[in-house]
Amino acid sequence: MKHLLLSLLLGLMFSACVEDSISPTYPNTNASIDQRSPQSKVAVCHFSEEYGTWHMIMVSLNALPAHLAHGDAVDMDGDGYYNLENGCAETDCDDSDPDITTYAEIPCDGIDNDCDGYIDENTNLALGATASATSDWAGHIPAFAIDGDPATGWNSGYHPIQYITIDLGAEHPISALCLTVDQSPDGYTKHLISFSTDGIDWPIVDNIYSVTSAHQVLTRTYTDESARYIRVTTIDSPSWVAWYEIAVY
Ligand SMILES: [Ca+2]
Ligand SMILES: [Ca+2]
Ligand SMILES: [Ca+2]
Ligand SMILES: [Ca+2]
Repeated sequence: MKHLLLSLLLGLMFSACVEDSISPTYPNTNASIDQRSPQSKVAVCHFSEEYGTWHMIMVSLNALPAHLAHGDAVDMDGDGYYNLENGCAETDCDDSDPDITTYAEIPCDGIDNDCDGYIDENTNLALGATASATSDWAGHIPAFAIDGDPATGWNSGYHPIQYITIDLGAEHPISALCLTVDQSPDGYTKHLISFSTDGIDWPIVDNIYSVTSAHQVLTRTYTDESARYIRVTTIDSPSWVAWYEIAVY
């Protein structure tokens, strides 16, 4: 009887590893496998020993251990990258954390997103740029907002509306800004971000309306944007307008 049960169980495990169903699309659920219900289906890149090929299949979550034991690849943290080299999708350099993939470094988040051993290694275009502003207070000059030091900053000495302008010296593609907040007290703020190529027209490309607090880093990402000049205009704040750091990538 024990033998019968064991062979039944083995048979079940083997058949579970073959496939449950084939899906034409492989939805990224954006949830780690740990957070999904046991009844849910999960996309697995299945290795066929018979043909020596990989193909994507959908299996139920309770069949997953058998597939992992078989050497199939799966996306444990739900970021679209798989836990080991496979023939279906790119490999995840850390499949336990959806903020870490081989895809790209995200600036200013303090995480080595692309697993190359360097944290936030992107080149900050604002280092070596020049900065000007509507005013400055007690030596807190605009240059201190682009010196790479989060302990120093620009302070206008006035409530809104005030702005700071960064001149990169030449036009560059812009993929992200990381703005380190300096304000007292904390509270609701509104900032407008303009990118200019000529210093004459200042189209607003972004706005930030949120409750912010001192030393918070606001990360903004952009596609298909380029600029020589970046202007951050604060139009509402309970504080004098100030920034510890504005990094440009
Ligand atoms: Ca993953
Ligand atoms: Ca990072
Ligand atoms: Ca990195
Ligand atoms: Ca600074």
